[in-house]
Amino acid sequence: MAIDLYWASGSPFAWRVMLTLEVKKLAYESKLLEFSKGENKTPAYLQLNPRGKVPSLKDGDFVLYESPRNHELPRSQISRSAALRQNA
Ligand SMILES: N[C@@H](CCC(=O)N[C@@H](CS)C(=O)NCC(=O)O)C(=O)O
Repeated sequence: MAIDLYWASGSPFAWRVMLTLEVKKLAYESKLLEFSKGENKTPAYLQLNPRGKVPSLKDGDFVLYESPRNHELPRSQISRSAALRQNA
């Protein structure tokens, strides 16, 4: 199971997380949301991120939605579990 990254075009906060994932070579699935369609305000998305913003990063039951925290990926639950899966 890969990390799911919810993002939207033109979001520098999302780019920051994408860059972090790419640099750390963590596999992820891109979930592109369209603001113009309100895809970041659906009940399903608000369950992931009550602020209705992007990015949100989901790894199993664990969700992280403040992009600065993603710089902590090496120490986070997310990267540990993702790295373990990649090395399995
Ligand atoms: N503090 C948040 C800010 C996220 C943020 O403001 N994202 C903007 C896009 S750059 C957003 O989702 N805007 C849509 C909205 O507020 O409806 C983070 O760093 O992740």
